[in-house]
Amino acid sequence: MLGLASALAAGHLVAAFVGRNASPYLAVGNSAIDLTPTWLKDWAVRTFGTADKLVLLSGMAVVLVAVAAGAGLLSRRSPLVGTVVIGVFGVLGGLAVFTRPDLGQLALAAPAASLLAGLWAFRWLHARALRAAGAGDIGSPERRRFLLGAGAIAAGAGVAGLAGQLLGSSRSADSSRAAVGELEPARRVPPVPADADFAKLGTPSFLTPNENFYRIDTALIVPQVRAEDWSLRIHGMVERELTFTFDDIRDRRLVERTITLCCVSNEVGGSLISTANFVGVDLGELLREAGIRRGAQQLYSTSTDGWTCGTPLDVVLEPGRGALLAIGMNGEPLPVEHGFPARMVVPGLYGYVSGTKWVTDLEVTTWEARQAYWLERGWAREAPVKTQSRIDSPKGFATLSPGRVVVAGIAWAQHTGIEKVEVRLDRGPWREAELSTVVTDDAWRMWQVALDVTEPGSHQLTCRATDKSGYTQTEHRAPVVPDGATGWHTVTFTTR
Ligand SMILES: Nc1nc2c(c(=O)[nH]1)N[C@H]1C(S)=C(S)[C@@H](COP(=O)(O)O)O[C@H]1N2
Ligand SMILES: [Mo]
Repeated sequence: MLGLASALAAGHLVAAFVGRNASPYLAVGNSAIDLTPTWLKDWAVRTFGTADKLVLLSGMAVVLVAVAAGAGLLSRRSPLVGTVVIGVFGVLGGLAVFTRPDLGQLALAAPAASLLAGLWAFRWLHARALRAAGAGDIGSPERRRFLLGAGAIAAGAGVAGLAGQLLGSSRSADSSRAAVGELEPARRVPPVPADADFAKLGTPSFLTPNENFYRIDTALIVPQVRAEDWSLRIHGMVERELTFTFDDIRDRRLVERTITLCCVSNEVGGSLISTANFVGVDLGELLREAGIRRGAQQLYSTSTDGWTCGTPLDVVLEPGRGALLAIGMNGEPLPVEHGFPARMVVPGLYGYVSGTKWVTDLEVTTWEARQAYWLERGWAREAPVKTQSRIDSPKGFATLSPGRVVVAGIAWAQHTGIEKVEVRLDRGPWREAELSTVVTDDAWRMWQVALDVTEPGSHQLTCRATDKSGYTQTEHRAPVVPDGATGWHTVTFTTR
């Protein structure tokens, strides 16, 4: 186990210099995420929510400790088994680093350091341990030497691991983000009207504070990209290739747009939806400046961590769609975990086909030529947001006293707009809810309705929304794969 600790610590320390994701532990975790089949990933998100990454890392730790302990027991006489296990882990770590899209050859120094440190620590301790065992007697100097050596290696691994962690995180993008200062959009959205939400009745606030904004991505550690190191390249089927620095972008005409973002993995009634005022430049305008060539279909975007996304080009270029290359969120530069320095946001499309965070590369291409990350894993190519609604109050399984019950929730149909929300108690008639003031059709709307619930006992509430295209949510329950869940949200509560 000390051999393992030495290996992981040495790799973590070297990774602080050659790229944090080269730390073999993280590289293997990131590879595990990319290799996870869709059904398992889906189950993990459903079961652990946004704690799924912590669960993965803890699970890996348990497996590693168990294998190391087993290999140690099998190495009581000869160091062969332990040596082979460290060698195999070393090769796996090396392969994981080698295949990461965001790491270069230099990054292999981290797993190499792991392999050497692990082998050395294990072989050295093993030789000492054999000698100590040969000496027999508890107080023998051989035994003391082994214990001292083991203690020194444990301490050394602790210091190296911690140093790696501190050095790695000292390169964070926080100071760069702080230096960006105030963004000044030429056009600001007006303040949110007071009646844009029913937060007092249990709905979310109309704008989601940045720290509460849902977060979904495949990155085990948040990519740290400094604005001064960032650039965006537009290439592919364009008349002229363009490259922008962060200052180029912030010096352009900035606009502010209120947009509700949601995740295709959101279950009916789920919480993977939030709203912000995004500040940025019009993405369609940027692309038109490069000049789109005939036959182009897809905007294929890549983030610094190698994640890729395919967006229908006609949607991005649609006049009035409001697609953004965003650099600000709710009056601040983008938070690091939401894509600092820049991300894409396209109203009306699920995040996985439109919301590339830490974006650095935009390739104008065809559907044939490039397959984005989630497309390769069985999700749909076209993924417009499905019209949905959710009951926030009463909460499921609440106990209320009989009488007047105020029901409240949210509904969304980004870029189409919500026309109507209806609520049904048990199998009764549909009742139309009161809607909050419209802020924009690109954002959610809140609703509320008061119902008389006189009968004591168990009750069921159901809601359904109708959007401005006239479409009413179907009752049919579809799973989130491949292009988003459908079905009515239902909440059960008791009166007594
Ligand atoms: N680089 C990168 N960008 C990404 C993702 C990712 O895994 N990596 N996930 C996408 C998905 S699935 C969603 S739903 C949105 C979520 O954006 P948020 O975390 O800011 O809410 O980001 C999108 N952008
Ligand atoms: Mo998502």
